[in-house]
Amino acid sequence: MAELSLLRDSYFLGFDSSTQSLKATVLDSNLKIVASELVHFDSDLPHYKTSDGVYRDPSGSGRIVSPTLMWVEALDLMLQKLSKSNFDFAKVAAVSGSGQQHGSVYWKNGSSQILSALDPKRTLLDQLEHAFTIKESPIWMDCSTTAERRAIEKACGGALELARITGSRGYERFTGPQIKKIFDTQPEVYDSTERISIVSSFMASLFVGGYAAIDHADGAGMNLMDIKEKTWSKVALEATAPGLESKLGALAPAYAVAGNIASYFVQRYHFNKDCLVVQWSGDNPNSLAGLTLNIPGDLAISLGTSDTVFMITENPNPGLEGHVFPNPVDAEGYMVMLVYKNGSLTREDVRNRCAEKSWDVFNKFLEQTQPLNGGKLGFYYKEHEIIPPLPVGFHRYVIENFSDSLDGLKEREVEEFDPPSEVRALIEGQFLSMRAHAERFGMPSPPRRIIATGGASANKCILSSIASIFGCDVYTVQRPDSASLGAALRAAHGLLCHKKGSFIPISEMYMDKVEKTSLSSKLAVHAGDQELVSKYASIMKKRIEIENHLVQKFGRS
Ligand code: ADP
Ligand code: XUL
Repeated sequence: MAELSLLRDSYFLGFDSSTQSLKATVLDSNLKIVASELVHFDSDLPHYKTSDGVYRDPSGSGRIVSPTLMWVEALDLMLQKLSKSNFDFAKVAAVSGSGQQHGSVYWKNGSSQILSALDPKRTLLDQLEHAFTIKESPIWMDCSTTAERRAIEKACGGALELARITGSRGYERFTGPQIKKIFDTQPEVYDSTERISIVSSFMASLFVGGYAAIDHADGAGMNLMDIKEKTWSKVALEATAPGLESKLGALAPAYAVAGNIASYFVQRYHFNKDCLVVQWSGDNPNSLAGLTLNIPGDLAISLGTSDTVFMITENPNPGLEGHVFPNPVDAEGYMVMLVYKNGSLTREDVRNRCAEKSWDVFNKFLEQTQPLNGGKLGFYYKEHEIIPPLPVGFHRYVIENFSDSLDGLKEREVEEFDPPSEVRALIEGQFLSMRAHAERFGMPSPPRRIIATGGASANKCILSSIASIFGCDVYTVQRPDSASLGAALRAAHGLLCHKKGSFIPISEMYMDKVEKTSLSSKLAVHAGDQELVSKYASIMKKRIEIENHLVQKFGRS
């Protein structure tokens, strides 16, 4: 804060362009939240007719996209909302943001001219209507690119080698396989695309009025960047599409300045002309910043549309499961992460079917049922899952003669559970899977502590199950949107690095005063009792056995 006191009276504006909404958080120079706002895609922009912010292909191809222009119009609406609330844009010293990771935007030849000459009398939507070659951006939920993902892995020397280079084996939702699909199936569209942005760099481009670079942390979610060199990987580029490097543009550190805010925003909303736009990054990297995750044994669990679990590391060892990204607030460090597609929307599905569409009833069922669920185990995949790689489907089992010891016991598949057991089977299943895979991935067991964030971290009953299953204290931050908060913090960080002319550790900004800021976390639930934690460990083994059988039977490689 010593550093930030130089910027007294300044605001730092952070956005989060996520799957279901665009959020904004504003921090002052004491790192206190002074404003926040939300645009919910389905309800605030109903004319796009999205469901959960997306379009799902009903044919079952796995294609999942969002209308690019909806993200543009959401920004118009967000700025109008802030304006109507008399927000003083002139005080904003720096802006940054988060994007849902992996999603991509395709700018038509000539669009950079439109971007650089935005007319402040007109909306962004009005001016960018014809700026894209592809109107529906593929997003992280898409799993329609298995052929392309395999071809890229093969051309790069196999899945493990691709992981070694880019931090992740090939994944359908990653931007490289998505670009390859467009090149392979619509080469003329690829040719008429002058720039490919990812969601984060796309939104940053609107703010600077020109194409913004892709930052190193979010760039690692493309299967295209060499994570050690932090440059585009030649072999991955060649495996994906010809002439790709020039369409991707440069890479930049997350703490770099993307440019001054475009005059459009100065004239239309009265931003200060010296306001800087700091590189945007992925929502997960920004959450890591917003949660001030800086101790190796701490684990963050984000319960948004996707569920993610991540931590920092100095020495990453990328393998066939999980992802390695550069740490957005540590020039040398990395973050490691596991991602589940069946997060909040699958919990909502069970809530709607079994708990009268109410979180209160859902929680009552969690409280009514016993931990370990009397040996009832469920696997709920409303979307194709990433971990394990299983298609859509629900699988339920009951362990026969269930008792404390599971040795030698057999499970039996069943059609359904009573509603309270279904709710518990879902929640225990999600977090047993997370614990098992996190341990396998080398995450600490038990973690020193867990910091929970994302929409569902507001639910204390869910946090209680996490504490019992992982066997550690669970903390929460003041607001569940750590991605836009982290973006606001990074806006301040980027500005300070810029003023100093070199990278400064982010901890220097808050020193030992975190608890006085809106970044402070507090204990939400104590660790579960250790006997229960070890019982969960044995049921977790059983669960992995069943999971392995399911993968053998239905899984994809
Ligand atoms: P994203 O940033 O990916 O769009 P959010 O982090 O905003 O998602 O989380 C939105 C989700 O939060 C909703 O889909 C909803 O299911 C979940 N959520 C909100 N409140 C609760 C609650 N009390 N219990 C469980 N889940 C909740
Ligand atoms: C991360 C991922 C999701 C999206 C959701 O790899 O696919 O967490 O970032 O916004």
